[in-house]
Amino acid sequence: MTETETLTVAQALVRFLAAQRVERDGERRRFFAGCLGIFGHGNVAGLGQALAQYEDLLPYHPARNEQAMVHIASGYARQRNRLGTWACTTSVGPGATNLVTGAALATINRLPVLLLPGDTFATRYPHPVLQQLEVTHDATVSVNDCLRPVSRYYERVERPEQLIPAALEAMRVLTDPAETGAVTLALPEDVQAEAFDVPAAFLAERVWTVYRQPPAAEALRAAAAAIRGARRPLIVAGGGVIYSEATAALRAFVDATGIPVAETQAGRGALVSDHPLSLGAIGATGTAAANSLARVADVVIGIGTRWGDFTTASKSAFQDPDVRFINLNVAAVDSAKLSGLSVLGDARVALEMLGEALAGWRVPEEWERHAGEQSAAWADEVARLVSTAGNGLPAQAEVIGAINDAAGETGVVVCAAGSAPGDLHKLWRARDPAGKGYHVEYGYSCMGYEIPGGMGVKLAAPDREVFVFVGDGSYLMGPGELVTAVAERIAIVIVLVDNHGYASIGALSRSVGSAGFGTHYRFAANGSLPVDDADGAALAGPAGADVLPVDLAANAASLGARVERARTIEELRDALARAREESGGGGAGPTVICIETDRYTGVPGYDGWWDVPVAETSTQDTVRAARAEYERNLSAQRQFLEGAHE
Ligand SMILES: Cc1ncc(C[n+]2csc(CCOP(=O)(O)OP(=O)(O)O)c2C)c(N)n1
Ligand SMILES: [Mg+2]
Repeated sequence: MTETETLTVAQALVRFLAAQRVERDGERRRFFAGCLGIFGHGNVAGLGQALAQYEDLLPYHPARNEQAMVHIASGYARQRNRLGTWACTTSVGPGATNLVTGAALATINRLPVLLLPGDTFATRYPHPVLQQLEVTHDATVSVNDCLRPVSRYYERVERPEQLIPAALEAMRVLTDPAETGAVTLALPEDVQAEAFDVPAAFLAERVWTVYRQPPAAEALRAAAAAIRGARRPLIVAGGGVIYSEATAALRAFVDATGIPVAETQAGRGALVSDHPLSLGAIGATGTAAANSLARVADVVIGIGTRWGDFTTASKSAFQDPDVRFINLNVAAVDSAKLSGLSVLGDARVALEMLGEALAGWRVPEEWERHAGEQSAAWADEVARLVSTAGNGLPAQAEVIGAINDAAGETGVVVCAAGSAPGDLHKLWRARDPAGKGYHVEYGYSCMGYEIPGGMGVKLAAPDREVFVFVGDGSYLMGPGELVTAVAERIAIVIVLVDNHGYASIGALSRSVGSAGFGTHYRFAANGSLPVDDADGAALAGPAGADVLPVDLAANAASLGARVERARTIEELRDALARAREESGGGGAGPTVICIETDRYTGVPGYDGWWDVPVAETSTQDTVRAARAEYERNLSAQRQFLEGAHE
């Protein structure tokens, strides 16, 4: 007879989660660090009871906002190279729908997070319950169905026995590097509290092994042949290089072949910046070095990249008429992109095998020399940019330079939205050989990710110093999660850069001819929104009468953070040094350093275009001019229909 234990669905699930292990390269670890949550009637009696009963097995930590708690889990999962995460429990209704943005972020970035929203009664008896949306034509629909398109696996557990296959499927997807993302198990509140006979084998320790899948021999042969025939090959390293812990393999491959490396946002830091063949960021926010080589490259080897529009400069970055792509990727959806030669498999194994297949071959000397010169010239350009002041106020580039210095080799910078991701992409000097020093969430570029994402990073890597770069706009999306950092004593350093609104979108708006409309936090003048151009600002001045009386430093202090105000870059550097001392002591909570920067001193673009459609007709001259330029740029956009197989 099968051994069983009578438990509620919630109790069985908590026991199951605590027993999951993941293994790669022979190293085994716990998959779930714990459970984050916010209780309501949809989970307090079910999962809440189970979490209290088994607190020693699966630690519970209350969060302040459901979206933010998923961000904590995503930050954690990314820092752990997807080999660990958190479960997130919510109530029904608003608690559950608050997960949607976090789930989309996790799925787009291919990060495992387990979402456990409460759901309305499976029996339907007391319907409609508080917070229930009544869908009159379909009784099986609830608000949780919003989570379907943003989940890689979705299941509503309507009977106790159903938990078993659902939980196993959830784990399969979460630990599969090609499929992973948000997994949602919606749990009707009555079912959570229902007991059933749970097989002991379901509760026993279970190991999910992440094998390194080697690519097909034929694909490797074809790739090696294409590379041997290349005159100007270029590597584009994406997040997959870092997740697969392939940075050392990449470096060995580059040292052996002389192929230069450009990096996507998720792949930034795959090769340390002082390597002579490191070109840094590519694409819309790319460096002069990477973009100039991309323009003429004849064979482009994408490794672990999903080829987003920022990476390809909206398909304008590669201009050699015969350029071909080779895609090393664990996910078929990515390896097939740009008509590329698909080398489906684990990045590290694929790089090692490709290196063997190319033994003795090296890029033409001229190309390697050119790459080295461009790399060195870019390092000089960065040094210039991070030491150029703004107009009366510190420039954002200077702030990045100060954080980069404070972070050293082991610190981690965390960011997600605004003008900072593009500036960081260009300016950051990556120093950690494992590529874990740069954490910019740019799959969803979600305002509000920065602080909870940084908390997740710190929980995953307590020995590293974590520097969160957050704009005033992003900060205002969700300052509440600071309270969780205070409560849990998560010692992150947050640099809050106040430029009075959406500097990035203001610049974008000006570039499409719309004068920064609606992007500057100021009092409306005569009932209409002020435009945001540098001249207007010069008239009002940053401290002008129309600036809103908002004190973000006081806000952060009121939430329990240690706060400093820096007026100059020197003060910022001093505050960063003090914050590092504080957080080094352990047990400290978050520090917030507030600094006002010049909204109009930006880092220039280096031939990186981004396709943002401009109005085809307008009464405004500025818009008509922007449209004409847009059409010129569109002519550089390519479809890449020819494959690499000939
Ligand atoms: C949740 C969300 N809403 C809207 C956007 C669009 N958006 C991108 S950047 C940005 C402004 C960010 O402002 P801030 O954090 O102050 O950074 P800054 O642009 O000033 O550098 C907006 C509105 C987004 N990325 N995420
Ligand atoms: Mg701002």
